[in-house]
Amino acid sequence: MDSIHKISKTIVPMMQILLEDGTLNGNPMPKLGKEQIIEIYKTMVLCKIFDDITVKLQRQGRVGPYVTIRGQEASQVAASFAMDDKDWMFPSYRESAALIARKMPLRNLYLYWMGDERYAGDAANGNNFPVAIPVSTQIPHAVGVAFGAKIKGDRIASLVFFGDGATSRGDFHEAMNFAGLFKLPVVFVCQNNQWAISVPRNRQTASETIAQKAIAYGFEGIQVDGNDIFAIYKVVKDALEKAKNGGGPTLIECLTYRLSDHSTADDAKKYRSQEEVESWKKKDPIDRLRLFIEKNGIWSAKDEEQLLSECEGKINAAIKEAEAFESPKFEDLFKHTFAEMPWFLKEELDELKQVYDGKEPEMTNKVEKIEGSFP
Ligand SMILES: Cc1ncc(C[n+]2csc(CCOP(=O)(O)OP(=O)(O)O)c2C)c(N)n1
Ligand SMILES: [Mg+2]
Repeated sequence: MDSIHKISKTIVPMMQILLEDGTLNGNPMPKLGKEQIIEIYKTMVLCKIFDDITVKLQRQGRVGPYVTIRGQEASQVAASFAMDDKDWMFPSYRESAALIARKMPLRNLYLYWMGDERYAGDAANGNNFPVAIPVSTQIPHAVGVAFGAKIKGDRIASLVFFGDGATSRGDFHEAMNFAGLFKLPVVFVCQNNQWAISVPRNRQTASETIAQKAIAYGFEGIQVDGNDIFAIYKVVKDALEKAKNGGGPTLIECLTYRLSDHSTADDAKKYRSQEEVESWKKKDPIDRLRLFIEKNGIWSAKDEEQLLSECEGKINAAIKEAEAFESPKFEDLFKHTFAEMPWFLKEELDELKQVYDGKEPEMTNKVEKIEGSFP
């Protein structure tokens, strides 16, 4: 018992390169040119502004419930920059920043948060799966695509994002087991943002780290400072290369923090302390990179000013486009599940049509029909 405990204390490495004060700690830097670093910074700022504006739009009733990204920009943006366009990304509801970094048109992203899913799987979104709302369900999907790529001999990998809470679900363990056994080209990126709504990380698992769970499934697990773009880029790039060279999967645990509420339907002040939030604000991934680029003379206050107005311009244009877009028809609610519409959906559709025609719907109550005739 004792030896197992000792192993778990030291078994997974932890990678960090960029410190909170914007200096480097001496670990080897990834291959990233000046332009790419600036591009990552600009994308993170775009994501931050997208987040601020979208929360306000929700409060005004112009978008539906929205899931925040503040604090997690580095984990999502740097990991996305490490991917090739041909690789497949599997997002949860938290991954708007990854979708922006992977060039999903902002208009499509706004349509999604406005409740219109028609463009969620659009080819223009790139090789990004539609957002998964049920926790952890996207993990086996990513493994399935990796399995397909391996069978076909395609040199691509899949990368799946999920939270610390998702690691308590069966999907996660089934997917990890299958990926390890078949040595599939998949990179598991757990954004451990310390909370699953109101459940803290220490109530999620007795394991000392999430990364070490990979060991049980026969592959490598690594922790990374999830607010440090250089460490994330390096670790994800290496894992993708390994996957494409037949080396199998990797589990990466990004140690980060959700600075905002879980979503626009949450109030995090009810369950966590302001001191904790303040301590993580000091590790802010965007402030940290800005210090680095300023110290290195590749960014100025004027550049920042220009960037902020460019980002606001892009976002406002996308909102305008999405709001002007023709709304989906209510009939669309009933499509895409069954090849042939079953009787009970036809009845509901008829009732809804009556509502839209301003009539009091003639409600049918045919519960007895359900027995024996459910498709
Ligand atoms: C299968 C399922 N169960 C419960 C929920 C409700 N729910 C939404 S988010 C969430 C917490 C997930 O936490 P975590 O995996 O850490 O991701 P985070 O939201 O922190 O990014 C829960 C329980 C859900 N969406 N799906
Ligand atoms: Mg979480």
